[in-house]
Amino acid sequence: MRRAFFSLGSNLGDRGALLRAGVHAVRDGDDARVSRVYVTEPVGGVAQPDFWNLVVEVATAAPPRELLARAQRAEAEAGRVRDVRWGPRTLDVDVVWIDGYASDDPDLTVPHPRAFARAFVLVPWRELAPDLVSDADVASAGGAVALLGTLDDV
Ligand code: A4P
Ligand code: MG
Repeated sequence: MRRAFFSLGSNLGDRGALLRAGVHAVRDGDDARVSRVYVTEPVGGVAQPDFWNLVVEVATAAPPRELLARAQRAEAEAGRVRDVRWGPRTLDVDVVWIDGYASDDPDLTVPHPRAFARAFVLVPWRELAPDLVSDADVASAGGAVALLGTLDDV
């Protein structure tokens, strides 16, 4: 068993319901811990609504490809249509980190190459994994992040 971390973001539709369904999909029966939810400034070129973001930790024996498949299944179940890169989406799910695993395959790059530049990933991730994300990492990342609450309450 090892830890894996997923970043989930939504800025279209019922963001709370979409995030709850996304957490269920990426767990796929594994034990999980879920960060609080943050309202985050969109990172990327286009004007769009604020995102709600969180991070999920799973304790899993699943291989990395299966974790990617969970992320893609979660997006598909949310009805995500891929159009504008970095544009609005019902649900974006990225595999951020897998303990003891690194890959630069374009289909599965882990650690996620942009995670450490993004406060919307680091702030919720640090709640769950202060051994992996430092205050200095958070301080050097970009994008405004405001606490919204726990997933059960949003
Ligand atoms: N891929 C490679 N590595 C991974 C990985 N570690 N996890 C491949 C997930 N997928 C990975 O992704 C394109 C390809 O990346 C897939 O084929 C997969 O095999 P995508 O999800 O189809 O495309 P995308 O999400 O539009 O683009 P990209 O580059 O993944 O964007 P990001 O980096 O995910 O950014 N601002 C705020 N505030 N909050 C957000 O959540 N999200 C984004 C999306 C932009 N701005 C945001 C937020
Ligand atoms: Mg993505």
